[in-house]
Amino acid sequence: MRKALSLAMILVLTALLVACGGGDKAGEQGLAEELHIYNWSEYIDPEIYADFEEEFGVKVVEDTFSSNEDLLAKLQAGATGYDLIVPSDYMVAIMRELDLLAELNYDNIPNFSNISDVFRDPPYDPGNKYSVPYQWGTTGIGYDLDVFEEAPDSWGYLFDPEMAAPYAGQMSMLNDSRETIGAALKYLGYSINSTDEQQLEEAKQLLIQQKAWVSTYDSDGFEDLLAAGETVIAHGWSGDFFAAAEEAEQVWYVIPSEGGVIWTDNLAIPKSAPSQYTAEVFINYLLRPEVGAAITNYTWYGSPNQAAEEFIDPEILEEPAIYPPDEVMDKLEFIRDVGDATTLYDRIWTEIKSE
Ligand code: N2P
Repeated sequence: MRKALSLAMILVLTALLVACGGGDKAGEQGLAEELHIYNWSEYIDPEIYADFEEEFGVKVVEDTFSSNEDLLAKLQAGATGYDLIVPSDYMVAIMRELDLLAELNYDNIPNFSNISDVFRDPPYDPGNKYSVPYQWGTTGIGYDLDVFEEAPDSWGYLFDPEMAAPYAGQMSMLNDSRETIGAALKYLGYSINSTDEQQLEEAKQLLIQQKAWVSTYDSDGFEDLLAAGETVIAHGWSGDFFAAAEEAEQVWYVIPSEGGVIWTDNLAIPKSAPSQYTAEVFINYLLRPEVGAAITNYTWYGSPNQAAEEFIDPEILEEPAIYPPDEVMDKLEFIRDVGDATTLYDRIWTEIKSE
């Protein structure tokens, strides 16, 4: 009788195990089966998703966005499927304010200790309560070395009628309200965070005038257009140009002498995330030294992960346009949340685009 009972019990237990998916790595560890990340395009080596799936049994599904404003609009429109998002500095501040982000549980992210001091406790997220720095870089000018004998190291090459007109039809600008209006403000000698209506009006007029030379506003493929020879000068993000230069030797990048934009992009979890725990396990994975280095070796953006440094390609570490010297750093400005003036930026941007 006893024996029959225990046999029955074994059968029941086995059935239970099968039902729960025996060998289901993710389930066993309390992880979701899928992790949904909303990311910038070409911002991670797809191999990293595959490796994470192999080790943790979690399939990573990626969607991409083209600007912080698009990301915000999507979340505000009620998108609830994302476990992880990648907002820039000022957008973390805005999302924090709007109560869109989950507070991180650092018990699940012990590898945060790999983050360099310089990137901890940033003004846009004191104490890193809601965000972990992912990559950082600058915004400047990508160009074709076969066309420019000297680097076009001034915003004038994009805005000054005499300097820019020769590249009419072969010039692209980022499809990004803050970046593109910011570049115009910088050319005019103003802060990229100006909230002065008169200054913003001047920037708007300048951008409308520039439309005669701009062939496209693009934030996802600007480096490919340059690599393909469809453009010869492009407003864009440092790493994308350098990554393209690996294959297209004529592509290069310069930070304008007037200074440009510096930014930090971050990993953050929306309050509405289906599995905060899975997202935290993934963040912790991305913070491993080897994985952190693999990200930068693919994106050509700076890594805030100090422990990753020894695995990063020396060519990247030694490139002054990726890790700029102090005197260049001093001229760079972070985009900040401009509060109520955001509506002004949005309106101007719409007016420029629809002109
Ligand atoms: C990567 C884009 C970098 C994001 N393709 C700029 N914040």
